[in-house]
Order: sequence, then structure tokens, then C-alpha cells
Amino acid sequence: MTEPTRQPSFHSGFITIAGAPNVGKSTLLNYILGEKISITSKKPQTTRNRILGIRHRPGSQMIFLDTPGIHKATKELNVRIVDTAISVLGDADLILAVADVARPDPPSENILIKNIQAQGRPAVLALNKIDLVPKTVLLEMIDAWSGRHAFSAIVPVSAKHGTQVEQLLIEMNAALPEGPPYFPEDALTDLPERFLAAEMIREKVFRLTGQEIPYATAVTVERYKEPEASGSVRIHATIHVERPSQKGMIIGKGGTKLKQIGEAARKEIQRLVGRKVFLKLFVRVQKNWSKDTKALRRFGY
Ligand SMILES: Nc1nc2c(ncn2[C@@H]2O[C@H](COP(=O)(O)OP(=O)(O)OP(=O)(O)O)[C@@H](O)[C@H]2O)c(=O)[nH]1
Ligand SMILES: [Mg+2]
Repeated sequence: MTEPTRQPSFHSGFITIAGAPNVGKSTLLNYILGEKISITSKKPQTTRNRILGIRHRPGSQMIFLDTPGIHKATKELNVRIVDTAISVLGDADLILAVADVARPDPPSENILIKNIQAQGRPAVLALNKIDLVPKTVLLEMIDAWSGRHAFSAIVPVSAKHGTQVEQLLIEMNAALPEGPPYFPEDALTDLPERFLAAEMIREKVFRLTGQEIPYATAVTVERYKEPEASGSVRIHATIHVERPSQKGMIIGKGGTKLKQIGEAARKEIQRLVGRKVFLKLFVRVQKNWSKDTKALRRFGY
């Protein structure tokens, strides 16, 4: 009698990327995917929704869920985005906790650890931004973190430079359960282009405006018209702010700021959809939207 041939096992699962604000979660996701789908900026609380991205490897499919930064929130918008992050932890087969070695944030990290322990799922820790600290500091960090929670693995990385990200992927692969692929082989995300377009516009507002402006901003897409044949994608989008003074700052002197935002966003969207994009931006005041439950829901939070 012949032995039945054993298929090599396939591993798959959902990996929730979680951590304090600004630690580099979205930068890490983009590096892993080799494609920018999650917006990033120097300012905390950039990500506001669950962002799904799929990494296909021989023998595995890793479905990443990027989340907003977990912290002690007081403002209604932030309370909501932290709730989103914590609920996505519950969808995970594996949690990828991310921490910043250059700027520890113990209060937020403690909330993260508490929630990981409440979920009782396996977790791998990426200690990010190792390019910013000397080795001695890093070794102390590894030591301190290994005493805080029983992570399956702790991997020092630099998401910005890609250092040790392959090692991190190998550790995560090992921690994933056996299972079939959940998405087709060429799928990158489940997010509609319309949503990603709004996000790219929001990123440019985060990167190109100062003070409270990014936090007073939401973006909606009113019109997203696919081209007939090889024409351009036509997008009409609105940047919502809370006060007339903020509207003035988004538009800038002679419309220069809005033009800058539109041009940078258009290039990003074009790269993402692989077609020429025509983008028209509007700015509207929606008084105190970030404290208005109905408006928050309308803006997708
Ligand atoms: N030097 C250095 N900077 C990094 C690294 N990874 C991310 N950054 C920077 O850290 C900042 C925050 O990165 P994000 O990816 O937006 O961080 P995040 O954790 O997604 O932030 P939120 O969505 O606000 O919670 C950006 O300016 C990144 O360029 C790294 O490995 N080294
Ligand atoms: Mg982010």
C-alpha cells in the first residue's frame, strides 16, 4: 500500500496591527505590502478606520488589519477611533503589537497590553524605529518588554527602512493557524477606491497643514466616476472643517494651500488606481462635526 501524499500545510489568518498612536503601524503595513494603502504622518491619530491589507507568500496568506492608535481618549472622535481599534483586536488570529523604541508611551502601552491580555490571543511584538536608538537602549527595551507580556516573539524592526521586517514575517507565519486562503491571489485590500481616495486627501491635510487643522478635518467623496475606456477617473471630494477660520487655512492665500493638497493627493490616487485622475476639491464648514454623533457616523467613524 502506498502512503497518501501529504500536501504541505497552508497557513492563513487575520493579524491585527495595534499600538499607541504614531508608533509606525501604518508605515509597517505599507512596507509589508510593498504598496501604500494606509496613510501615515508625523502627527498622532492619523489612522481612523480599520485598514485591511493582504500579504501573499508561498504557503501562507496574511491578512493585516491596521488600526488607529490606542490611547486614553477623551474627545468623542478619539473615543470612537480607539473603540474601533479595540474591537478589531477581537477579529485577530494573531496580534501584531507595535511599540516605538525612541518614544515610549507607558500609559497607552498599558492600555494595549491590558486589551491583548483580555483577548487571550497570541501576540508578536515589533519594537519599531530601531534606526533612532543605540543598541544598548534597544537591549534594555527588549528586556523591559519581555517582562510585560508573554509575547510569542519580540522582533526589533525599522518599518521606515525595512530592517528585520522579513524576520518579523517569519515569526508571524509560524504563529498563524493552518487554514485556506480567504482572498483571491491578487487581492491587496477590501477597501473601495473611493475610500482610499478620501484617505489620501486626508493624509495630505495631515502633512500639509498645522496645529489643530488635521484634527478638525474629515473628507468625503461625492463623486467617483470610472473612465469609459482609457480616460481619467473623475473625483469630486469635500474637506469638512469645524469653523470658518479653518476653512480659510485649508484654502490658503489665493487658494495656494488647497491647490497643494489637491495636487499631492491627485498624484497618490493616480499611483494607487493606475490611471489618470481628475480631482476637484471643495471645502465646507460642518460646525463641530467631531462632537456630533450623526456627523461622525456620516463621515464613517
Ligand atoms: N525613524 C523612523 N521613523 C518611522 C519608522 N516607522 C515609522 N516612522 C515614522 O513615524 C511616524 C508615524 O508613522 P505612522 O505609520 O503614521 O504611525 P501609526 O502608528 O500608524 O500612527 P497612528 O495611525 O496615528 O496611530 C511617521 O512620520 C513615520 O515616517 C521607523 O522605523 N523609523
Ligand atoms: Mg496609522
